[in-house]
Amino acid sequence: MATHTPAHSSTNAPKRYLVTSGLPYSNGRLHVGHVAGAYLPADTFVRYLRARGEDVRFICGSDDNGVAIEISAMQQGKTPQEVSTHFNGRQARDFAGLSIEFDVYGGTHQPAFQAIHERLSQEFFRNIHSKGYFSKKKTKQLYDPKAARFLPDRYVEGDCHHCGSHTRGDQCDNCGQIIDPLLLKNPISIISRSPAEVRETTHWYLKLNDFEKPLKEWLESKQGQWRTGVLNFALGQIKQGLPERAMTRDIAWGIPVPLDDPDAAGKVLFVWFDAPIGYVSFTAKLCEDRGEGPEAYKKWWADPETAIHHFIGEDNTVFHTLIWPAMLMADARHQLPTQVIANNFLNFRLAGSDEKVSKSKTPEDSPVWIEEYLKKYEADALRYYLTAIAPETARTAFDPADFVNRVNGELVAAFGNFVNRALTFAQRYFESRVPSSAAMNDMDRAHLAKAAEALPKIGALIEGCKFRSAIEEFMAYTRVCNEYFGLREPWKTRKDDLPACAATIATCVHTIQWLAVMCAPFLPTTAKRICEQLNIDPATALRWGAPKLLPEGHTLGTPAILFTKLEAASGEGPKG
Ligand code: B3M
Ligand code: ZN
Repeated sequence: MATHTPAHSSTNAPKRYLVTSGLPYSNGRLHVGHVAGAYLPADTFVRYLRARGEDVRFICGSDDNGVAIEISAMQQGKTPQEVSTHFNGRQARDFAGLSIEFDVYGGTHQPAFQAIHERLSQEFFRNIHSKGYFSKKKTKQLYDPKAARFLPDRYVEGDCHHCGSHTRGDQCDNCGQIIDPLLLKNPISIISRSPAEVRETTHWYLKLNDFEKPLKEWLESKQGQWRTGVLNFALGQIKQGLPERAMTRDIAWGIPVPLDDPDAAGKVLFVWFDAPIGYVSFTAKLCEDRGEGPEAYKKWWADPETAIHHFIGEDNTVFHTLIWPAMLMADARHQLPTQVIANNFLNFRLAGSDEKVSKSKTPEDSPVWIEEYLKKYEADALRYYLTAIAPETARTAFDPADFVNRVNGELVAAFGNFVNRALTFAQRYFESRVPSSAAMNDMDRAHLAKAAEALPKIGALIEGCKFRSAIEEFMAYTRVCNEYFGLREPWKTRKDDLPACAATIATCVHTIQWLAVMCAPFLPTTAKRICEQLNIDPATALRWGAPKLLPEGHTLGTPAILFTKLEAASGEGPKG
């Protein structure tokens, strides 16, 4: 058995849980890497907590501000608002299609959220400013005189100051090194295509070095609770020293810098300043929408009895373990996160090599794009596969052939097969009723006892955010179920020992009740379908814990195949 660390020890169990998933930029389609990183594990965690009867809010929405959205809009000849609203809707549909169910799906610049988000973000900024944690500094930056605006790194091109080849202004595609835009040779603006010039500008920098000590102490207090990779990374950054970071930008799309200072005119907050505040503002909007009043969100953010869990992708670690906590410390009105769960990247294996999923390189109709996937396959199959290969401690890859193999070999052949064999047997030979368990023997009892052992193990693994081990434990139990069925040979006892046959099938039905409970956080649709086939109410039957075993004579529903067997070729790359 893998060791595990519960989110909280039983002595200081939190009163409620606030769970967030990183806010996706609203300028593109979602792919399996996004889902495996910040969304599916969070949804599984939330479903588990809800099944246990905990008070939970699950918060997400789109990250709409900043340069990335502005550039996409410019490229498409649209406004940033149009682009972000368009993708906010598409991404929300992707999540719904995968049964990833947030309590609120907001957006930092979506009409219904913009006002509250702007107000809270500006409040944070002003408060941190009034406490003296910003330093105002003049710097040099590239400027486009024709477009009359400063140019963020990604708005410039020029010749690399490391290798000389033509490159974007943030990172060189040829030599891979970070570009200092001020050192670029022959810089041009991608807005007007005219030469860029150097001008002075003013920005507000968060004094991260003021927080090195408290951040270090706080992170060290998480030793043994957080994933070691995440902690080591954050502590390593502190060791190197945390440089001040500009929290304002010279772009038009975003939240105005709320200072009475002529130097602040025309500037907006850095997108990474306002994005994590989105977690707070979306919670506030949710509370308001539920009629709980404008202050109710503080119960979720300022009460130490709330546990706050942030699920993110690996590239967001710096912001969630250092910068956001430093902002929270500076602002001093809210709780620090209880847990930051970062997952590594999930690549895409195509023709034997692992690639990052990318707009330009990955085929448009590949099932790694969630919209494409949902046209062909069932949500639970992807939920299963992405949990089974979850990049929890290292990068992994979505391999279309492996996807088909694991769905067929595990979901279809082990889990689905057992449930279907047993329920079909009950339908055929016991008039679709739960047979008598009067003749249960030690083997039957031992088999049921194994379910009672597996469930808390799975629960503890989920609490410790070890989703991959949790689903392995579940799958191992489904294999034991198949073995049990094979050893008890009900097709034989049906002819020569009917009471034993009845007890076997009753045991199987009871086992299937346990399986439904165990799989529900991972495979919610499947769990509901099992409830239908057992003719029981999912609202009560799927509570985490020992199910109330169905009595003899209970009428079952109609058995049906749980998982579709996949064609070996159908998961292949471009034109499979
Ligand atoms: N939008 C980065 C990303 O999508 C960013 C996350 C914000 S979480 C507050 O990778
Ligand atoms: Zn270069």
